[in-house]
Amino acid sequence: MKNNRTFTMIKPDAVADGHIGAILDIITKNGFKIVALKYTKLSAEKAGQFYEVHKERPFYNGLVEFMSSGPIVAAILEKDNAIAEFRKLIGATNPADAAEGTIRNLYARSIGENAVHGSDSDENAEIEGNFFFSAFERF
Ligand code: RTP
Ligand code: MG
Repeated sequence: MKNNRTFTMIKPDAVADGHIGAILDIITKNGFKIVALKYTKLSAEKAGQFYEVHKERPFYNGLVEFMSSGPIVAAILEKDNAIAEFRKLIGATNPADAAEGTIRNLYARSIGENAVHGSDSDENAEIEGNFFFSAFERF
């Protein structure tokens, strides 16, 4: 994956709350091009693998349970400075701290159920994109 790409998921809370369309609309209106897109559901095993870096954190088991509790939307997005630009658009991890108009400010339920994921580095964006998408699923 090139350095102008990031990976995102619309998490089970935002899918269940009916926000897929609104969130994709914000993403595209803010200049992100959709490179890959998938509606799917993580098994607990897959969710555990995806969040393996947080394995020792106290919230890990709850995070894995939540992320496998319902369908998600996974996507690869492209824009200049994609990682930083996307994290700015989603807002702080805790919606109580998320700036006005950010996706988490608008749609997150709580710090644990916070509507969207955004990669934190170019390296992780590539790893996370490869976790969900083959070369034939990117355009
Ligand atoms: P993400 O990876 O999902 O984009 O979120 P992030 O970078 O803003 O936050 P990170 O520190 O990577 O944490 C990953 C996800 O774990 C859940 N979390 N729960 N209950 C808690 O205190 C807590 N802290 C983190 C959130 O779902 C967070 O997005
Ligand atoms: Mg993170």
